[in-house]
Amino acid sequence: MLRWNEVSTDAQAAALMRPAVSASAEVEAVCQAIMANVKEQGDTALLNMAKQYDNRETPRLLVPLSEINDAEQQLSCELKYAIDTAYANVKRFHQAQLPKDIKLSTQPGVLCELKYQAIEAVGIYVPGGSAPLPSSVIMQGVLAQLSGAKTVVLTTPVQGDLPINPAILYAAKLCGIKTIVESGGAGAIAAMAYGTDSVPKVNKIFGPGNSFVTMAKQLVAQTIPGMAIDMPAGPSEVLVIADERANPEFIAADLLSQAEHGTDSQVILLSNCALIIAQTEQAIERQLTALARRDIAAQALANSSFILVDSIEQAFDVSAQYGPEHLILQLADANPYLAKVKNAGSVFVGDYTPESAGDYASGTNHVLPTYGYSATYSSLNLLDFFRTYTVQTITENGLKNLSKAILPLADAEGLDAHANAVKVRLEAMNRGNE
Ligand code: HSO
Ligand code: ZN
Repeated sequence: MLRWNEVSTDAQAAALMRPAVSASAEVEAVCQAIMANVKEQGDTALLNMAKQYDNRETPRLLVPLSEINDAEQQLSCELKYAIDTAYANVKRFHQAQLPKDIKLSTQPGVLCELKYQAIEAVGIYVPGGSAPLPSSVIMQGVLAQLSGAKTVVLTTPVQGDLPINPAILYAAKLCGIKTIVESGGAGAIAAMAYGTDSVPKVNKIFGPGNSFVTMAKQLVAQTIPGMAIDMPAGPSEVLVIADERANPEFIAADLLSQAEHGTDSQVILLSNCALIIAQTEQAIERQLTALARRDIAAQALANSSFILVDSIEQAFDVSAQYGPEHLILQLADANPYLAKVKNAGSVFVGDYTPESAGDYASGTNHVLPTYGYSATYSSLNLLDFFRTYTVQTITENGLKNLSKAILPLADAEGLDAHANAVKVRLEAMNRGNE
């Protein structure tokens, strides 16, 4: 336990330091080679990589539609209900985010419009790794579906010669996704960026992934004109602010639920009560032993901090300094503090709001900025699947009036041709009036 007020600012910064993201020069070189290979050899490269990296003896790329449609038969009633409920809640919350065009006159005869247009082709990456994540299909697929994107491609790695997870297929089916590609890593990102015989080329790539996926996304966004990605992704993290009456079992469970994601996950507890921190540490010890992924969680806990603050107000300042992906408030009454929340990806309010609710089913999105990017990036939302553009329509009289703003500015900038584009029209109007 670290007493915030009793240590130097360097020690405070060290307590909030994130685990280093893996060596990027090496990762970049591997990604460049993979991308060049996919660009040259398309599907053949993807099939070879599935053998090499995913241990597939007889790899295939596209999942047949019949398999997508039939997947639900393999799910238990409970899992199907869970996916249906998560889908419905996420859809309800994101449907409310559908944007409305704006159309207004800034001055008489000058009409300006802001229009929203769905990005035509989007790619969704669903990590394979140690846990298949049907929830990540929902969190991205629902938004693609609501946006009305014409092309939606989902790529995910499949390990060995096991069939692709039916929960992923069923979640994709609910989201109306018909193109599912059994391919992962930087190769899958390159395939969606360049297009291959089997994989349609997309305009924007979404989804979390390991350091290779993240690097490949950054590289394609830099090198292919017009290509976009959702947000920089780093290891996931949670910060809990708890007061003296919080339940240490709840706090421990929340910290562990994030710690089990990966050895590089980070969890932080801030409390104004030393006893709560001590009891939480004991509860973690106890709960950890029962977890299947206890080794992963234990390593993540090594990157983590338990901090005693002077007051709950101070906890909010420390949280703002850290900028957590998830912020959990286990406070008697969090409401007065909500206005103090700064730089958090998603906030969980009250003792009965665990992070798992947002990870799976409450309706909010679990794709969130990490690594301090929550100071500037937003949680994934429907607008990420749209682009806006503007339209202006000006009448003769409108231009006459507006010329008083345009001409002196063009003159001040020394751009005669800009001024001329207005003057020739004013002259034409004058001639017409003679
Ligand atoms: N907590 C993860 C999302 C997730 N959790 C998916 C379970 N499945 C994002 O940081
Ligand atoms: Zn999670």
